[in-house]
Amino acid sequence: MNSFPKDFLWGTATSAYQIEGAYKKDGRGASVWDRFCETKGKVWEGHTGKVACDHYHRFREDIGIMRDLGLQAYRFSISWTRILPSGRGKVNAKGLEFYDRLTNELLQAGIRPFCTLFHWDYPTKLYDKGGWLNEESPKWFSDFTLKVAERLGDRIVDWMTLNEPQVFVGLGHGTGEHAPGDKLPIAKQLKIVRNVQLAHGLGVQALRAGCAKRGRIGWAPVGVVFYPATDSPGDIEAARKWTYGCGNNHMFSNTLWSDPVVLGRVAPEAEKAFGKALPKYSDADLHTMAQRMDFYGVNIYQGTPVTEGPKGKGKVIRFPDGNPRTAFVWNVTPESLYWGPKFLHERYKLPLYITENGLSNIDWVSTDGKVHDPQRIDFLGRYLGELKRVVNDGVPVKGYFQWSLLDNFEWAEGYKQRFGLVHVDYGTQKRTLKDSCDWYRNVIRTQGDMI
Ligand code: IFM
Repeated sequence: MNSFPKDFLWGTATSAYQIEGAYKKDGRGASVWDRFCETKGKVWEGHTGKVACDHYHRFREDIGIMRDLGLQAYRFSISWTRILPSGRGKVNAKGLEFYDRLTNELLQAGIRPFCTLFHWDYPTKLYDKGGWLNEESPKWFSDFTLKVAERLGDRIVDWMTLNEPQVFVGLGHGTGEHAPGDKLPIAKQLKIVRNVQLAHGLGVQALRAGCAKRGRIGWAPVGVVFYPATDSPGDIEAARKWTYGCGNNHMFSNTLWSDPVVLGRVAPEAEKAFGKALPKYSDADLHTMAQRMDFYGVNIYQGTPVTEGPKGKGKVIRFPDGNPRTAFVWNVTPESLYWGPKFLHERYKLPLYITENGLSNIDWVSTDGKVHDPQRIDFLGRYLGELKRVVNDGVPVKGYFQWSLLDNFEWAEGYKQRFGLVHVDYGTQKRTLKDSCDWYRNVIRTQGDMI
């Protein structure tokens, strides 16, 4: 087995609401997550992101940790309501200054910033005007994006418009498990899908117009992965079909989201699955959505095995009893990091980044003062092994962002789930590097050769 390419990029990822805290500091406006956290019974044990990892005040210390790790790239997101407290209109200079400082410190540390415009913290003021259902919403997003591009686009080159639209629409507006907690009928969810895709397209245009440096632009949807239970051609074909499908888990599809954005068409699979519930996509809509992208970012944590099944329709295989699972009870499926990129590249033909992958584990500080997390090391090693295999098979995966640098606020699960390479004591804000942090440092140092 060969190595990862010399220019393969090693990073970690975070998002604004999950780490920044400082929820009222320097004029930040409220997001739907602030409101959701205030609503009784929505978030585990009533946790909130009010303080989180206090990264807003401790970002220099955190960049020190990144430097110590030898990190080459860092993916973070912008809090929309720090920049535009009401979601649109008056710009909050202090909000922009924070990301200015963050960007400068990263660059000084030799770390390449990868900036995500939207990672779920939607302005409440805009939600109250109809949010993503409002036909103006794509424009609201692109106006916000333009402000960020004009300020940071002389230094940041790598951009992603949206993080995991499947989740913020599916859980935020479908099942109601995430903010804003809506349970909309499918036709309305699909209307949101279309507006979000338009927002992406206008956002790319805003980045191209506003950045002083030529940007490299992508997005970061969930990679919904089905992988073949065996190497038989029938199983492989079934896995491919399911990965491109729009199954029962409505919003959790690759092609519903990415065909309009990358290929400029509505996915035939989506037409079949949703029929009349799909809103009309005009030629002009598709033209706006399908802006040229430089890469396809994808977040992959798990996959589902399938076999050819009766009449070649494919059949999901049940995991064996006692299958390894994460603390989130997600099945440990390293194969997903082989088959996911492979199938997505076959369809979309873009260079890829793994913009998230990682393990939620039950970690704590041991009596020796260290945090021992052998499961995370094993998990990451297995997944990276599969990633190396797919890269060696010629699929152009350009980099990998481990989720996450720090333990952080895991949405409806509050602080129950710990994904970090760095343990955070939320009472004292003390950071403790976990064993996996040392391990990842070696992965980076050897450019993945130790995998
Ligand atoms: O913490 C989240 C992140 O915000 C989006 N992707 C999945 C992660 C783990 O659940």
